[in-house]
Amino acid sequence: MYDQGGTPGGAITAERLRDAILRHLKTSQGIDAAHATTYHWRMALSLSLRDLVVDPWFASTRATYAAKGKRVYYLSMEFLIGRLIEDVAVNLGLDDTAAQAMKMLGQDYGRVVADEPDAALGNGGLGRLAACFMDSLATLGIPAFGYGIRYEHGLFEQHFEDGRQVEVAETWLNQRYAWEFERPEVTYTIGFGGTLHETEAGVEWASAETVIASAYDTPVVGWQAKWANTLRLWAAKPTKVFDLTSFNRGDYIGASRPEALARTISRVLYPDDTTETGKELRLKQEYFFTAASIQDLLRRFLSEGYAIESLSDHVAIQLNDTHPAIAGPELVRLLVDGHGLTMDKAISIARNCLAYTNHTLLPEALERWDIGLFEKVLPRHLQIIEAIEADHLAKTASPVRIIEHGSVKMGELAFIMGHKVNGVSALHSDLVKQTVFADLNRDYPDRIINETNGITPRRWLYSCNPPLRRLIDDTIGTDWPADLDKLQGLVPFAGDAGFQDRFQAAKAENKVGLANWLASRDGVTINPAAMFDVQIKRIHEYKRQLMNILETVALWNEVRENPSGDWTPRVKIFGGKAAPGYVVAKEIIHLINNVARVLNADPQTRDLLQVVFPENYNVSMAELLIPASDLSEQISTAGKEASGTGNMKFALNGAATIGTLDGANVEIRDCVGAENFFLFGLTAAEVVARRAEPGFARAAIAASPRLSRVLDQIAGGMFSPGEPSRFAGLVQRLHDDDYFLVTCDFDDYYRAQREVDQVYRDTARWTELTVLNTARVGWFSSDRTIAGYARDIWGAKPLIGRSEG
Ligand code: 26V
Repeated sequence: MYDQGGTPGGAITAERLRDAILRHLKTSQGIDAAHATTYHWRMALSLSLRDLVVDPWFASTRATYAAKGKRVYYLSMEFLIGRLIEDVAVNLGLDDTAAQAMKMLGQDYGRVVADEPDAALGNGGLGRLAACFMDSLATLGIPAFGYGIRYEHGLFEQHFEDGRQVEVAETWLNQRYAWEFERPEVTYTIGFGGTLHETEAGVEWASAETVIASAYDTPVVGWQAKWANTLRLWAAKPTKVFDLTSFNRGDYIGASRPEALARTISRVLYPDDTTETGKELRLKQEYFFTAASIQDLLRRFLSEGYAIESLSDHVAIQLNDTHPAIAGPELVRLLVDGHGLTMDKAISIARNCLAYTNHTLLPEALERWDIGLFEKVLPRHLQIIEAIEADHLAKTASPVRIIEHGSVKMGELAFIMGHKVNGVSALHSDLVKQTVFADLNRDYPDRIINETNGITPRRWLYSCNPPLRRLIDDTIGTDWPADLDKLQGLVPFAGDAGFQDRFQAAKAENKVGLANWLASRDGVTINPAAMFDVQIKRIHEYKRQLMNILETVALWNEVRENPSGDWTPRVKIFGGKAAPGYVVAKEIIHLINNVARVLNADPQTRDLLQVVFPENYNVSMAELLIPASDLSEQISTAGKEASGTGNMKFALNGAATIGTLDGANVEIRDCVGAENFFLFGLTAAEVVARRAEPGFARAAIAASPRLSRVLDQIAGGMFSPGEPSRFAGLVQRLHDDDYFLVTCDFDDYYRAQREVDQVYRDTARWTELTVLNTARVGWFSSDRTIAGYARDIWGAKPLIGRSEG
């Protein structure tokens, strides 16, 4: 397929790449090498790499048209991409070449790579999953488009002021984005509001407001550049840029009003990953990108001359959560109002194209729109949803409605309009069947399936962990990045003393790297010889960072009582952002920072127990932290974390997990072996039962002197001496309303942590355990996940054979 024989990297020498960089410096940047800054070098390198993606990209597009098969459309409000230089260089087989070329130019490759701002177009797990999926779709050679929004501002930057989170707008597009191609010719008009008119031909929707969706394409190249797909992000632009009449009247602000209105739609990512529904702008964002995407894929389909009835033979649309669930009604609308199909036929065609992934069971995260708001913004879609509901009620004996209690329920809509609905781990998919969609599961018994999440091993091992990558290459060869089950070949080495030494050395090198980074960025000194115990993820009550910091204080108490005891030195590392409006999550951040201040100042204990919370956790920070971690904290209340994907990244990079039986932890433990996983806590069923016991939290606190003491210390102001009552409310809540059962799991968590201490001190046993984690989690490659979606949901075929690779 690619005519240079193998990867483009094969034909590209460091000298050629260097020349390309110099050419881009001159002709794309207009800057003399003598005056070029890191930014210029970074842009020139990125553009040179992007040039090399174009041929495989074109070839993939041609192959897709020739095959006349199915394309996959992955609709997602979020793509949490991070940086791309290394990603692209690695997939082109040019990672060493790029470093060499920069060296020839007298530039530090690491500094240039680090200059790239993270593309943070997502909140957390759901958005990062979409980015991993794009990598795997390209690696497997499945023809696919990712569709999303080109937010002008990604997820906010987090700063700490006196230990409190402060949010600052993120500005990645202040600089040109090197990877994208602007497509000013690819535009669609998107309407909102207005009125409906019954005509002979059907219903006509005259919208009150319109904006233009304008495409920006980023090529996504897969492993060894055998295939490349497109990530198409939509920017909102005004239909009418400027009202010259107003301007000439002297009304300068009024003149640019249409522009301001349109641009707000793609201005900023909603920084909330659970609540915050009911905002008109959010609904408009959802419809904006979904409608543009559906129009775009229909145009492509029709341009190939197919009959509309065959749509689902050529189109598979995956809804990443309910955010694009309006795709169902929008597609039906275009088929009925645009192509004259009957409602019945249109619903059935749309359903055959659509599938929906559920990512959360938290009731507050299930999208519902007030019917008045919905009708105001999308009047025609409300009618169509009524028709979809009627169709559903006519064909089943279902008690489930889409419109109920004055709101439009997007989960029910997505379920009814999808031919498949999937959860993201085995446990989660079971709970989807038993809880949120129990009734619909009875109505449509084969619809809910499981597709356990995965992660791309190219970013999350190959690029972020060079020391371990080299060791693996030396031990089992270099095929594993596209066939991660090959890591099983490491199992026989788990107890091998020589291999263990090298495995430990790789971990040690990463730990020193992290310590140096923390020292230079934050002026914080940590001891690389200590155990690095890491919890990085969004701050949420259900994820229980609070339990982690309570355990930290309990341990501190014990160390202080016996400072010369046989302790295992630890550095507790936290990272994560709280939604700006999530008051409790912000209190937890404040508490962690306040505890850190006191503990790190204690000369008796600080070499044994330290707490650090680097601000502004993001994808790039994860790439530094994960390879340097010894212990992975996956301690959510059982039944609440749909899957988790950080848990997979840690295990792959040779960290042990301390965790509950929640999400994909269950399957990770099955893979690595119960003896290689530090389990604690109530099961999902036990959680439900315990919560029903009156006074369960007070009982748990009363039964635990260790916990009681910690809570008294915090409530008494030990960590907030200037404001002793600062955390009294937080502690009170644990007594009265401990919905996430921090108090109930605390003692068992403490016990499991001491077991971790013990095993860690037996270096041979610890190393064996962590090697077996790396060796046995190959199944969690997102290549396996995507192969599952392709087989079970999309009926899409890879257009490249992996075997030749
Ligand atoms: C909801 C909302 C509500 C409105 C405001 C913006 C917004 C943004 C995102 C969400 C949904 C969040 C759901 C989510 O991220 N779930 C996570 O999905 C991961 C990938 O499947 C999974 O590993 C995590 O366990 C799950 O929490």
